Amino acid sequence: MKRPSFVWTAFLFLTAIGVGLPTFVDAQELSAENNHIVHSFTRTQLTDVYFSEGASAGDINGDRVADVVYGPYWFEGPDYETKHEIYPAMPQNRNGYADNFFCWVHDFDGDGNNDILTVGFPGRPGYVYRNPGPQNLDQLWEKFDVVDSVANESPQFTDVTGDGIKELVCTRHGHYGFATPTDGRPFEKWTFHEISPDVAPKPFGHGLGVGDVNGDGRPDIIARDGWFQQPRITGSFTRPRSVPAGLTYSPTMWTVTATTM
Ligand SMILES: [Ca+2]
Ligand SMILES: [Ca+2]
Ligand SMILES: [Ca+2]
Ligand SMILES: [Ca+2]
Repeated sequence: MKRPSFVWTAFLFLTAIGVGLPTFVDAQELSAENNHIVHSFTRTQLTDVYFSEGASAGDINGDRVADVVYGPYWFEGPDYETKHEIYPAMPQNRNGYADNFFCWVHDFDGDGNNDILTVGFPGRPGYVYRNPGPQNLDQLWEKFDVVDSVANESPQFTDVTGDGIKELVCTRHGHYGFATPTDGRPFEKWTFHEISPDVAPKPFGHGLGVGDVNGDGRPDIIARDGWFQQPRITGSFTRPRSVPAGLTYSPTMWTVTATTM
């Protein structure tokens, strides 16, 4: 792994402030059918302390205004000047990696208060922090270890199976796959669904995406050297090139396509 160059960008949150035309283009040149719009942004610095590799946004306090989550803090929108601790804040080594890589804002237990899913250094656990509710947001949030190991440097939190429920797409112990919360018990251990044999880099691995590669309406999972085609029956996926010799795929795994990326 190389040291990420985007650390400083994690400190910054961009806020749209208006709409305008570029000064170097005559407005008359913009036809109605093109109707291009140039959005202008200002940059607001949340902090000068390094806490996390990434940040996220969502309404934490239920006022319908997006807040920003950065490492151990969430910052109240719309001015992002007031911050609240989620877990004990510990500045990270700027010459190394943070213990928090990515986070996502989502109401896991459906109580109307958005919770936070975090993943850290590849191979470390995934955690859900339960929102204590709008009356208790000055206290630390309860923490739940929901996935024992989340690997790859580009995990995704999205609905890959198409049932309206988001999954954590990642690798775990060398297997590509996705972790799903247990129905009705989102703070207990999630189930990891392997879609490949033990072929993924451990624990790092670069490049992981989700998208409908073959246009059949079902999201596929894209790895650095191929893609896993989601079969008709959710739960079995397949893989394209670079299949290690001697490996066979169980019918429950996603299909390997012959397509070269
Ligand atoms: Ca808010
Ligand atoms: Ca919740
Ligand atoms: Ca799903
Ligand atoms: Ca597909």
